[in-house]
Amino acid sequence: MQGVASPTHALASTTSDSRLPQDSICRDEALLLHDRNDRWPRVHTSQHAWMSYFGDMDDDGLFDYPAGIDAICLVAPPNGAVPTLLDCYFSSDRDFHGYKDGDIFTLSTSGGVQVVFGEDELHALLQPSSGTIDIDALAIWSADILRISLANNLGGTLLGDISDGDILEWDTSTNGVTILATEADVQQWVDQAVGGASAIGDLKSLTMLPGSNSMAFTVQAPTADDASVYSDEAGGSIVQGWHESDWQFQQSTELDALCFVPTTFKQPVVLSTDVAYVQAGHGVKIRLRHAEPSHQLAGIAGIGVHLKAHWRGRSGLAVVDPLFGPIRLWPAANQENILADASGAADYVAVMPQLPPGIPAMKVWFQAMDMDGCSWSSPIVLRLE
Ligand SMILES: [Ca+2]
Ligand SMILES: [Ca+2]
Ligand SMILES: [Ca+2]
Ligand SMILES: [Ca+2]
Repeated sequence: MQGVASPTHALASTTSDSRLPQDSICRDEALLLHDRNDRWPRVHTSQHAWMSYFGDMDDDGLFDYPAGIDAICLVAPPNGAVPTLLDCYFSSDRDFHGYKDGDIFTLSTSGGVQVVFGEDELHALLQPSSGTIDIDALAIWSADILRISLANNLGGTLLGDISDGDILEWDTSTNGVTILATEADVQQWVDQAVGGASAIGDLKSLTMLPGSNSMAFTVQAPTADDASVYSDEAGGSIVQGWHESDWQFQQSTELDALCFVPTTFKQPVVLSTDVAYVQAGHGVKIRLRHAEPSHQLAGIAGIGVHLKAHWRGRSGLAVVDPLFGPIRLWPAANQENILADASGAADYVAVMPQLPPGIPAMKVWFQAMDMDGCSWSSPIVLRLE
């Protein structure tokens, strides 16, 4: 690194399901947060959290989540606000519910997703004669200019053949696309970083090094370094503190999405349950983890969803819509306080209400707050039957 402090916080996603020291499941659609001041990287957005954000997109009674996440970037929020997931762009591994793996989408504040830039737009700009478009790496250069990489080689585009290891620059204001760096350039940076390497295979994630004009990225191979973060600084280097071993994966995997984020983007408490359906009037155990040890936790449950960035910050979003009632606070008035244990975990048994007459099922969103740290957890949603 030359004169730029090494970044401390990143959001990432893995290519395959893996495990972290504090997360027995880290799925390929999960987002994990690596805060180098924390002892472990942790799951930040679980499958459960995605289901809460998406809801039941196709009304089949099952909550939905993205078909893998293979690209993420953070757009600066307006007016210098603390960034949240609402300021992130994503791409998925595969098509899902009418959305394409080459689409760039954001979370919709009313549930589901919104396409910001569609695969069809990029297809029209490139007009490939062979290969299908799947964006697998995404970074923001400036407000209108995206840097992307594709998951597959394309033949005969208006720019000629495009390789999955190339980095493209897409000016969305003028609809100009250029090849910014070729796979051979990326290969050279990796060769220099690790002293000669086998073929990198594919460029799988891309982000900008904060405070510099340099790019940071991950590649498919070599296996010992496919979760290491490289940069094009000084002709190619591994970013200090971001070697594969720093992620502490308990099961070998690659990083297929990476985005350095500001230090204000912090780890939320994460909620989970073992069940997807709950019977009205019955109790359900909610697990809370990644809290600060011995902090007091409390929460809100409601039947409406509205995503809103919240001044209480961290990367927390307010998810339960307080204007769409009824809402309940937890723990209930006659229950004990919920305190996180030494590992930052706690359990809470939520007793579900009865369904109103004539209503066969209802969705209930749960969200906790760290009362001492004043930060929203990631949410879960359950179907009450
Ligand atoms: Ca992934
Ligand atoms: Ca569904
Ligand atoms: Ca994709
Ligand atoms: Ca690629």
